Amino acid sequence: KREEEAGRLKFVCVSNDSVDEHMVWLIGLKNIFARQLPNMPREYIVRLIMDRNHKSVMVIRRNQVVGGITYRPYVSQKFGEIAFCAIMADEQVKGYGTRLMNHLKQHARDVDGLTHFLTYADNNAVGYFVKQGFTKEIFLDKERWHGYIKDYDGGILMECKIDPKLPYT
Ligand code: BCO
Repeated sequence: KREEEAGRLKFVCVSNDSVDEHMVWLIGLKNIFARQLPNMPREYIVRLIMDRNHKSVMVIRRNQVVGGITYRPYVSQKFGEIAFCAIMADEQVKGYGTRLMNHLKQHARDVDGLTHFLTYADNNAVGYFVKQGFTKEIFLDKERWHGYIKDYDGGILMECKIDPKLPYT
């Protein structure tokens, strides 16, 4: 508790489980996505964040959401699809996006058993994803992901392999 009061960061992974505190965080994250991803319809953001097949890894400071990543783990296929990723405007480029991605990788590997991530990156976010180890080349066998993730125009499909051993956090 004292750590958070001092402005320390907390990383959590939650989904829509009706726990009050989790719902408040998910709504905070929804508001960040709505502002930072203006091309995404608000109803679509709400639908995926609240969908029980999706999880959200969030960075929290003083009980306020600073940013997060919403993803869908396809456990049988051992990959996850990142749906949304954003940090609040005045907290960007401070390294939070990188730390968030590292927590996501660790959780996806150790809890969900995933080996890869796929995402349709916005053009202007490709640089961020490249720094997080994503490539525009897709190495994953197509039969592992085809038909699972939806086609989405305007984005660039990118892949990241999660290291099986590396301590990410
Ligand atoms: O490590 P370095 O210092 O060399 O580089 C930093 C940043 O300079 C760089 N970076 C950040 N945003 C970039 C970018 N490079 C190119 N283009 C960009 N747009 O990446 C390294 C890590 O920086 P960071 O850890 O401080 O990142 P930050 O700002 O905390 O979080 C990155 C974003 C992309 C999450 C954040 O800037 C943001 O919320 N941007 C607006 C929303 C957005 O574009 N989200 C991604 C859309 S794509 C999506 O959501 C998936 C599918 C729909």
